[in-house]
Amino acid sequence: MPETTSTPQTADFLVVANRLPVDRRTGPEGELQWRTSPGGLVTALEPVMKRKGGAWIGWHGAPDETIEGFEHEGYSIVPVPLSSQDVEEFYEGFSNATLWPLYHDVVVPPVYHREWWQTYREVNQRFAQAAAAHAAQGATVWVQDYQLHLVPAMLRELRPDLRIGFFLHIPFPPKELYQQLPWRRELLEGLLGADLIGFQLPGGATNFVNLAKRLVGVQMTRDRIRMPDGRVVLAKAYPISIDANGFRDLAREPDVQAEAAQLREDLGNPKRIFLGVDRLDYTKGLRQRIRAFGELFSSGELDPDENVFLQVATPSRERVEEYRKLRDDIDLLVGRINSEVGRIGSPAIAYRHDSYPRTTMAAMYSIADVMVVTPLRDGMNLVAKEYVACHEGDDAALVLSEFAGAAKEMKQAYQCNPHDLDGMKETIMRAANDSTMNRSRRMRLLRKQVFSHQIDDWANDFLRDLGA
Ligand code: GDG
Repeated sequence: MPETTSTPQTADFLVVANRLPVDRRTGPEGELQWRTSPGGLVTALEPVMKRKGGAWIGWHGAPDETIEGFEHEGYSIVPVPLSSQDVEEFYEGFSNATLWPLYHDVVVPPVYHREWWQTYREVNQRFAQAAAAHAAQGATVWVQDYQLHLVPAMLRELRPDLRIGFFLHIPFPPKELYQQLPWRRELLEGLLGADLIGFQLPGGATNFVNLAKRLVGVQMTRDRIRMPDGRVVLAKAYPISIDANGFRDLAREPDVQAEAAQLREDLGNPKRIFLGVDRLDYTKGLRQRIRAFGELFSSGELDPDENVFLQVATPSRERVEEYRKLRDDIDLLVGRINSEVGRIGSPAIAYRHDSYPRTTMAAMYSIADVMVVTPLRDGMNLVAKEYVACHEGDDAALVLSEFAGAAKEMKQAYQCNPHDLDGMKETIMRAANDSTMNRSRRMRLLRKQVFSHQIDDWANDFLRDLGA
């Protein structure tokens, strides 16, 4: 339970993100509780905030409500209010029905509405004002993700004394897709207000620089962007990671181990457990993955008496039309498969549409023999890295889509193209049936990779280049 104190006037280090890192819950006695929210951005930045202190500026998740700031885990929470209309047009609309699909290879068609764009600008201005009001002289402000594209330039206008960084957690698209955007120049100019713009992969940085040259007319000096006013902006890749030590230690805790044993028992002690963990999002390739397992079970390649596919889909963006449709499709698909294969009381696909504490996630990772991560497009994908950090035994395997940013680093995963159903099925079976020697060698190399580049390295690299 946080103290509800007034937030300090200013901070030297600020994170600005659409959402605060906490969700409000009602506890068993009806008391107010704040729980760390799920999602990649929070998983990545929370350890950084705990270490550095400062202020996190964001929306608390409930519309039409203004709440007081408070202290949480050693840093200040500064809420920015959003109205129902803001949520509809800025968040569900422009952020999640325009930019999100456009930046993820137009997996579904992006929707363009001028009203959404107006609200997006207004809300970005509100975030910029909140950051300006809470930043000390010369402070470092780290703006996060596609919902706040315009904040760097707006903030620079208000506070030229600040060091401003921006990190994009999702892919930055190639010009063939990006150029669809009616507001393509304004969005680039918004980002160019930062001193440093970080991307997950070098390809994203290259896409951005090429577009900035073409649409904004900036000059390049080696890897630096030179702005008309003489300012220099750096655009570079910083592949994000996890607190691997923290996840490993969590998975080793006796309570988590006990939960893992119970979970295995609940699943009927199968010979082999396949696991998928995703936000319920159309970019994550859930339809394709579930179809692949359906075919593997019904063809007999996977015996439902010996194998279980556990899929957790965390509720996400439930008011956006495409997400509702996805939820219904998955329910239908899983229901159909389970009605045709497996036995009463022990379904072949154990599907949960729910969100779990991190301890349960660690328990799941530790019992999964094959982790299946098959997004159609993903900036990085932290789940792949969390699995490797949490799963102790070497005789295990990670199946990973070529279209996840993580595939660039995690070369030893069993990689597949999730659009190719037969290819994906073949890769899942290869990962499951490969020799212990091969699987162990790959797992050891993956572990080495994940433990050698952790979240602090990512944050330190970024903040060092920002001159913070
Ligand atoms: C974006 C980019 C990029 C999931 N369900 C629960 C839960 N989670 C946690 C996982 C993991 C995180 O959420 C999901 O991260 P991902 O990276 O897989 O995906 P996105 O949410 O789409 O994240 C992505 C990331 O930002 C970071 O830059 O990698 O590409 O799309 O940490 O463990 N956590 C808990 N309960 C759940 O039910 N506690």
